[in-house]
Amino acid sequence: MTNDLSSYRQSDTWKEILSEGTVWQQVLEELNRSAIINAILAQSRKRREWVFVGCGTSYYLAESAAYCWTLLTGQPARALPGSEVLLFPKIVQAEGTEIQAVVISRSGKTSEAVRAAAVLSHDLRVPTIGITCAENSELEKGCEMTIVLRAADEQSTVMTRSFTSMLIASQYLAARAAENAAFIADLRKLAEQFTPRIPLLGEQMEEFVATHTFADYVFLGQGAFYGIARESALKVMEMSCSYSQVFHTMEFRHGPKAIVGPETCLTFFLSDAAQDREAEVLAEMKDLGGVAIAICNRAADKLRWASDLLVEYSFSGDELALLAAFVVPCQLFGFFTGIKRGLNPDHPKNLTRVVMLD
Ligand code: F1P
Repeated sequence: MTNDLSSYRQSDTWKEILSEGTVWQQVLEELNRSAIINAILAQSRKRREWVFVGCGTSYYLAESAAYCWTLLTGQPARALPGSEVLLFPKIVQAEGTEIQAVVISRSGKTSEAVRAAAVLSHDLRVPTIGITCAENSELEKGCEMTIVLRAADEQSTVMTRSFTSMLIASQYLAARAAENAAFIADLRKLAEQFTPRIPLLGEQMEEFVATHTFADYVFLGQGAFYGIARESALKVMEMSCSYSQVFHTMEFRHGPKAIVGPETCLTFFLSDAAQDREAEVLAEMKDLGGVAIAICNRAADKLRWASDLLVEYSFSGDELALLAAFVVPCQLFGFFTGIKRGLNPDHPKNLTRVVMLD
């Protein structure tokens, strides 16, 4: 692929981003027919605390999945990078508790993820579920049960549809555990409604990148959107080698805002529930000269006027079902920024598709 904007349509990364809504529909249909979901629900019914584990993008997925698990089921849940389980297994606090572990890995090969599953299952005696996009993986061999999302696997190094699809799968499992059929219907509605929106988002982000140049990037979110902010920052870093930082939105006032200036791009992930407070931070950063992207479900007028770029979904269902869609504009942001900088998102600098340790 040459690096000019006109030929990007040949790239695997572009095709995989473009396929997200369609793949989400396929994944939901497969999950609905899957016997493994029923087996997981039966085996984990008595578990009282959930620990989601992953590396890189899959760790940020674990963060969002843990937040969704608690909001949907009422059970406590937390996220850990695979390395923490390996280096400090006592952090899991498994003795005498009813913990259920979920290890997430697109490849099912990442050494830290596979080894963390072994520590959880064998050393800590914590039942472990796997979520992956790869068939017959080491992860699947090391977990009691594994959800395999074949339709979401990717050729590219950078994770895009695998992230959103495995997030949706974790939300589906939580909704089934909570017997919340309405939420599952909302996931299906989102997948259908979002599919035609992706090309339009691509045009919007391509135009924004073509007309703006930034020195650094900040991503801000609260609650379940914080994991989305973390993943969004990673997309821009991986695909464009840009300097990105992530904070809880209201935390940004407590010092980090010192960096804000005309070359700072701040992306806000605004929730329906706390938009007033989150939009106040956006307005303040605009007053400091920053450029603001707002990604939300419904924009209040003051947010609409203050944003330099607004992505508004106007989704009628549970805003948590919209979570996967919030990351797609930033997958596109990283993609077009990388191309503008003469990079090839299919072959990101310094990265390999899987991190294998000796
Ligand atoms: C995890 C990961 C990716 C990263 C790169 C290297 O992969 O760290 O997040 O973008 O591809 O691997 P996995 O465990 O989900 O396969």
